[in-house]
Amino acid sequence: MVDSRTVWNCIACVVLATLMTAGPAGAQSTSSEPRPNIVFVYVDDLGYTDVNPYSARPDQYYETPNITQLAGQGMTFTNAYANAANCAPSRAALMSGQAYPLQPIYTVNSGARGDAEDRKVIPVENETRLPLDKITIAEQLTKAGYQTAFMGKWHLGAPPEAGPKQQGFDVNVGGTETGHPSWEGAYFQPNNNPEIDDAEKGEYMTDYLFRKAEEYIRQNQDEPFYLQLSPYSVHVPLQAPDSRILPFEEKDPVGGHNNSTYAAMIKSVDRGIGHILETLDELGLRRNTMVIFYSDNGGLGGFQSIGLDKNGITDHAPLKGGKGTFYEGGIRVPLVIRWPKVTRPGTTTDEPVLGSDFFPTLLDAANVGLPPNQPLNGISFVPVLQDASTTLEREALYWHFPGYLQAYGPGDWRTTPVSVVRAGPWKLMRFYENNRLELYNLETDLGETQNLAQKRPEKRKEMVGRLDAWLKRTDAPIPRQKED
Ligand SMILES: [Ca+2]
Repeated sequence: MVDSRTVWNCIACVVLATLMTAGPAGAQSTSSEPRPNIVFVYVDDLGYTDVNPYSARPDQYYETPNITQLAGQGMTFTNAYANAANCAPSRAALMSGQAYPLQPIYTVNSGARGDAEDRKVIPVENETRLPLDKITIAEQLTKAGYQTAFMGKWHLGAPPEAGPKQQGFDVNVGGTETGHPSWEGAYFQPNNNPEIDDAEKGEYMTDYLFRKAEEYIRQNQDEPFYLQLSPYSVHVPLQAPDSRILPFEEKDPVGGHNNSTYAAMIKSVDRGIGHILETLDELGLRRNTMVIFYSDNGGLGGFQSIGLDKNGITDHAPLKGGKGTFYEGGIRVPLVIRWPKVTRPGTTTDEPVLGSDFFPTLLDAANVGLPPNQPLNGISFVPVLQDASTTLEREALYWHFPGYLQAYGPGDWRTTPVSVVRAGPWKLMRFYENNRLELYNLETDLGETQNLAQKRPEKRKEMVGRLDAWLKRTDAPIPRQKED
């Protein structure tokens, strides 16, 4: 028979454990399980179909054997989204768990792109620096005893005022306020990146960053660590070692994929991931290290599908659009996660997830509480990692972009101001110029070719209602009409 004091003690233990987990700092872990290491490879401008696990065709142009291996050992997400269609706002959402307008960055530099006379509404002002009072993933994991390192593209403010070290990372290698590898020389050293001082002359940036990542893992193998590796690749300027470009020049184009330098940049990232995976195996860290491969927005291409003359450097068929558009090609991105302790090898999930979900997800995985005073857009998708068939309890996914992104010529836009909601298979886009509505069923029309806004008035009304309620709830700034 169990005596009542034992029962009471057990209840007290549970209560104490709960309080500690959700305590004021929200960062205490009580689990005796070793906390996972996290290696987050956050690629730049890589399109949905630009790595083999996502290729629309078997005769794929790109070569990504290590990412394919990672997918075979982990989980592939077919409905992973970025919080924005370009770099800085996606990165801000990932770091803070807050998508615009919870944090103030919705685009890169200014939302008033293009010529003023071509803009029919007045865009909302944008900020370029993630406020320092935002609690980042790194800050929260640091409170729980993690070692943290940032390598590569930061784009959320300039060091030493607002760089990675000011936002919770112990280490910063190459992270600055700019979205490019450097001001001069770009991908090859020396490139005058002020946050790099130990690269070899002529070293290719991608190789350098992965080399530093490997060194970091070796040095921190005995600690739980969070390594954010954001190679500037595959963002322009297109540059790669000649020896990696030449083999692709011998290959035939596959669909809209034919750029040998872009392919060599992707291959260089894949090669770096191969080195990371080998290092984790060598150190015996594979089982409890979460390796994440994810992109911040779609590839720079696919623009003929939105009616522009030029296509860019990649394509997203069967998806529509590309970087800078809020069609699927601009925001649906590759995501592969391997965490052998939790994910089953070779699994695929169709559950939609967002960049802002990583904040609660990674803290959940590390058994670390959420910061008490920072409202979040996302939810933890650890239940999906545990079981690929899980459906998350989420009302809808939202995007808000109250600005302009120009394309190739005057009046050519990648996007005009727009808000977007996706609920189940349905996606509604509201363009603020002329209040145009577009409604798509992604289940039957992945390529967003049939606008059902007129044919499905009840669905349109329901989706508009969701969007309006969310814009109101988040107090979202709306572009103003020009006075006649
Ligand atoms: Ca980007």
